[in-house]
Amino acid sequence: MNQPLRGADIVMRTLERAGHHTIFTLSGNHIMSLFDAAIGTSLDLVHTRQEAAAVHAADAWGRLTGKPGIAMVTGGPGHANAVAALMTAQGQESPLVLLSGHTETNQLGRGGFQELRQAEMAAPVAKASWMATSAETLGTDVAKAIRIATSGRPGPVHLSLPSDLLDAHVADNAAVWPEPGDFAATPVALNDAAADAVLGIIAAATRPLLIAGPALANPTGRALLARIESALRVPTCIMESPRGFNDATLGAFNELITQVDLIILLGKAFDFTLKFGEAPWIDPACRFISIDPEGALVERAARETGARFAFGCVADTRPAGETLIRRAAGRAVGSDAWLAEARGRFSDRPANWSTLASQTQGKLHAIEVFRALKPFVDTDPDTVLICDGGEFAQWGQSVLPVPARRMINGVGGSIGSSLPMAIAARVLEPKAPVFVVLGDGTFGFHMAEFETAARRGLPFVAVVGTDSRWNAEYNLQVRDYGRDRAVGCELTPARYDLVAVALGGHGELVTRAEDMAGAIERSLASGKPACVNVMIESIPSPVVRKSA
Ligand SMILES: Cc1ncc(C[n+]2csc(CCOP(=O)(O)OP(=O)(O)O)c2C)c(N)n1
Ligand SMILES: [Mg+2]
Repeated sequence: MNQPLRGADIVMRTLERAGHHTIFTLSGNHIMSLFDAAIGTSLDLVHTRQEAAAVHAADAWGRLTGKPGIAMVTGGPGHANAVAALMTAQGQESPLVLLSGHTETNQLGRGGFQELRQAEMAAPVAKASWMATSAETLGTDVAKAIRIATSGRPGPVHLSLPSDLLDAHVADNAAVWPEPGDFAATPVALNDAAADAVLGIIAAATRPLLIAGPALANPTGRALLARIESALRVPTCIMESPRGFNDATLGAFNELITQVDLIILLGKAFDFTLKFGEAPWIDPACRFISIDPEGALVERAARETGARFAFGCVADTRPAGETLIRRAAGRAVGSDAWLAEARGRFSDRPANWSTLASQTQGKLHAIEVFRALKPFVDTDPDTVLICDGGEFAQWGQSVLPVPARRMINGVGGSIGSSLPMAIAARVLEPKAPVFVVLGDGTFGFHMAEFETAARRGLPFVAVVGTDSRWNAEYNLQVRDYGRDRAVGCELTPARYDLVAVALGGHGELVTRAEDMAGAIERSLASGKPACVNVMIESIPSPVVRKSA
């Protein structure tokens, strides 16, 4: 039977035209027309157990592919749950589109069912946020959302879809379908003169460092940075952790940064992670360059650094990197000696780490967990690694290799997203292992997603460090108030492995270092979402200093 075209059909067919095939969702009254409209399209609905999980999965999709992930939730409370997760995507510069059902337009202001000022609620955590106002133009609304999410500095975009517009019948010739070019913005290049100026300033420096923002923390971004480093002979790194200079992945960064005399910010916001450029962390004579998609952020860097600001330019990060590489050809820009020294600091790890071991019967030291996991992460270059939480995850970030597809909590500093992210990673990656490393407190945020993963046949291995404590916060209490005033941060040694089993997954409980490898092997072989619940000592995150 030939069904009349509805607003909901326009939304779904537009997503299909844009090349999307997966939508992370949680159902509700306002969006059931969209579920119905998915029938007969190539769109697969992955039904999660909490709206924030749908957004976190879409976030991972955006980070891994560079194409926006799509999350679709119902209006009111569904939207409210989803909005919470947008901050993580915003901090990590991850492109995603949140489509939220919405009260009917003719009920607005009259106390409509689940009526909420949704666009206003999402605005602070989105690049753009609006409510559609006509059924005919829903396709161009969706295209615009996708375009904004991926242009300039990528990030989340919200679009509210009133249910009466989704249900409305639209005459075929009245629908305004987006053109293929409507889905993407034209990148803003760095012009040659600006690139030459940047390269000239770098050549005059002795110890320059290029710091990229989180948007480059994916396979194409990491490859670009490696090419920049080799063409310019200038060390590069990605600053994507809320711990800033203390990001365990960056080795003895705290010591490296004090020596740097020029920082080139390539799409990296000037913010708290850089200690606001202040001494003693950064040399007061250190100069700054900012190349950024947003004029406001170039201006902020200039304002914050004053006379130390050497150059600023608005350009998209990736084309800017390409221009720098092209213009550096045949020029001596950086220095091999400094590059080697900086690389050494990044890979510095204390010598005594090789012998660190647990002092407690029945519990592992965090490093023993990651020593055992390391060879599994090393095996396949397509491995996805997701690190989430406090102290335990920091040990993981300092001990484990950094595969091209590694995701961490991000500058937003929000824990709890990893299990939904693993679901998205597995939808994208059919074969290579997907590993999650997370604390026991963090496990609780989205543990119900084991059911989603089991239902959809999406295996991954989550290694949980159970120290029966929100340890990162406990350590703040000890540092700031004293050990005798530590309060309220204790958990129980709960059997998270049995939670996974109850929800259709595989579970392992580990209390001895020698049992780690077997537990991981059995988890991988199970073909199910697996939880390796490791009883660990409660220890602070690692501090890395320059090796002697
Ligand atoms: C959404 C969110 N809530 C709270 C915090 C604060 N926080 C950061 S780390 C942490 C403790 C994590 O505990 P756990 O997962 O057990 O890891 P551990 O530090 O014990 O290894 C908390 C509560 C946060 N960063 N994000
Ligand atoms: Mg813990």
